[in-house]
Amino acid sequence: MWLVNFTCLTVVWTWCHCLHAGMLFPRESPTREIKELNGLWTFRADFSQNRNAGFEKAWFKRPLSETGPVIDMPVPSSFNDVPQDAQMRDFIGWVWYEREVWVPMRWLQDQSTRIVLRVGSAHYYSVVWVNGVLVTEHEGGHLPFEAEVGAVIRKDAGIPCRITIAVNNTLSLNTLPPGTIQYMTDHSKYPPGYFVQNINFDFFNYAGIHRSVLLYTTPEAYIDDITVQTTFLDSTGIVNYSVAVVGSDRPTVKVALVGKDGRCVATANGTTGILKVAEVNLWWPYLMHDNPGYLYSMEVRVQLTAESGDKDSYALPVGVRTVNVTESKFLINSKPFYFHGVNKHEDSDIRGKGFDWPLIVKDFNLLKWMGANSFRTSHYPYAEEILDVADRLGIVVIDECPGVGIKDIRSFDPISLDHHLVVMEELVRRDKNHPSVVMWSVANEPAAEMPPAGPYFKQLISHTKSLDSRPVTFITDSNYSRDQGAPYVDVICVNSYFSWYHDPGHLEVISIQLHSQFDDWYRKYQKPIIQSEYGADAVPGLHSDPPTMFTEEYQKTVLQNYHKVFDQKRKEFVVGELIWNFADFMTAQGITRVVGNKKGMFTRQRQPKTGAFLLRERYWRIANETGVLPTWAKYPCQ
Ligand code: GCB
Repeated sequence: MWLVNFTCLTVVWTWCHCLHAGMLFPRESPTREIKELNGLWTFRADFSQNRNAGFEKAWFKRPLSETGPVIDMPVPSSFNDVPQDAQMRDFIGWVWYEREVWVPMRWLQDQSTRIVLRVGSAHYYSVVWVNGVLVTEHEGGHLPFEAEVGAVIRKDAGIPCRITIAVNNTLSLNTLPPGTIQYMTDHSKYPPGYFVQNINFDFFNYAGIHRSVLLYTTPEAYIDDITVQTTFLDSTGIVNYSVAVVGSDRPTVKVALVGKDGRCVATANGTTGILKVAEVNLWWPYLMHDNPGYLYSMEVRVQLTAESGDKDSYALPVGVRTVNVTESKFLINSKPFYFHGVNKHEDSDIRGKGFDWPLIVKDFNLLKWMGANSFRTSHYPYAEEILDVADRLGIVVIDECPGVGIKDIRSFDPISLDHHLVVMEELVRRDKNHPSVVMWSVANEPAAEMPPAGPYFKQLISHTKSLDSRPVTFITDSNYSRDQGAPYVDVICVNSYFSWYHDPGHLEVISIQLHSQFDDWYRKYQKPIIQSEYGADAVPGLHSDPPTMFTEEYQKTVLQNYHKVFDQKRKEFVVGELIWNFADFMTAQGITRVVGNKKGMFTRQRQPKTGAFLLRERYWRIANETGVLPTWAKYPCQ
């Protein structure tokens, strides 16, 4: 089918190659430079009948403005809500972005400088050309991809370099998340060629270039990847590291760990080694310690010989901490950790899922205000910059892949599984060094009762465990008979919406149903449980007493009923509660959604509803009860 026939684009790479190895977040250093390409790009959606005109007419070969009408499009941003045009908002198919850029002369003249083009994320399938030459393709939103482009650019030095990116948002049974295209063939009801994109997930399928596009440099012998794993013994911190160097057979690698005060606390040589830190400052979660989010800087230098100067250098933030799971506890640094946090979305007015610093900083300020110590990246990986801030603040993260809405039995086939394994590899490769990330989530509410789900999740979870030592979960709904993934996970994460989707309006049944939910799951698996979603819609400003559905009072009362049970069960084996949702967010249009999902504690514009104040009191009280809350953080005096 034309909309999703991505594979036909694959070509044999001749003089540029996709990078399958390391994926270090680009950071400037004495040996590395970055040029950001954010701003206004030229844009066109391919409205041709088969959506394939761009490929048939090779739009990438010439400036986009020469092959048809173009409009301005900001990058990063979803394209959907930017034009004043309903057709663009719901567009399905290929959209084309283009930008011309001058590459610094010194980058071009020094032949040994590697020039890498990196896209932070684009949803869903991307094809990238530089000066009309195909340089890479990538399947999947929410994760970065890059290509070495120096050779292509140097061929045309002297003219600005033209970057063209085609992005297709079509979802099929084998994409993550999956979807289907449905053609409507009854011509008494629909015009010829009419089709819709069906999805089984509850957020708007925003698309476009969602995160920063960069050019960055490295020397020809360069640090390709760094992996750290940390632990401690009494007061000594231990950082096991390994450094992958490309472009040199026997590089000299020097590593130094530097504290916040600038003092070097440990050094080591070699591509693998151990750094031992006396009197270590551990990485602690927010509200669990006086000094949360302590980060060392691991400075890695590569020389070609022991005597030569630095060829490449890279500084990686490192937090020293451990994560362990017992039958009933989630331990960080051997101390019980209780998740009192939120589920989020990357979602806001106009920019959709586009990266936006003011929004990110505001959201972290609201989390701190609420006394939240954690969030789950429902339902896909968030921007790397967000994880960097979480590392620094000590906000704990459950890192989820885009395995959401897997409801069709045909999506449990080997093609989907292969792609799901690749996505988990990309996710772990990207996020493995973040101390804030304490658990991987491989999927949200898949149809786990279907027969092929068992082997599918067994393989997916064991593969994820082979990549990294962190605990792994998948998110299930409350029905414990549909649990084919549960035997393989470390922590049971359960979503339930009692008195909302079940027994709507009957607040009185929450307590009994929630008790049964927890007891059933624990009896069966003896694993710690997180209430990974619960909540109710509240249209801001809608009130009723006694509470009725969709009012702020109803939302608040649902939460209060859940909280009573959490307070009993957290003395036993419940290790966390994550509200659905931090803020209201956009969804596809439908009869159960009033301009989006309204289960937020905050509106989409980040103003608090009644529930936000309730949660704030609760979260600060829980934090106070742990007895390790720093004096500076006692509610309500911040
Ligand atoms: C869920 C889903 C989440 C939805 C939520 C709801 O179980 O995991 O994506 O948005 O329920 O509000 O229906």
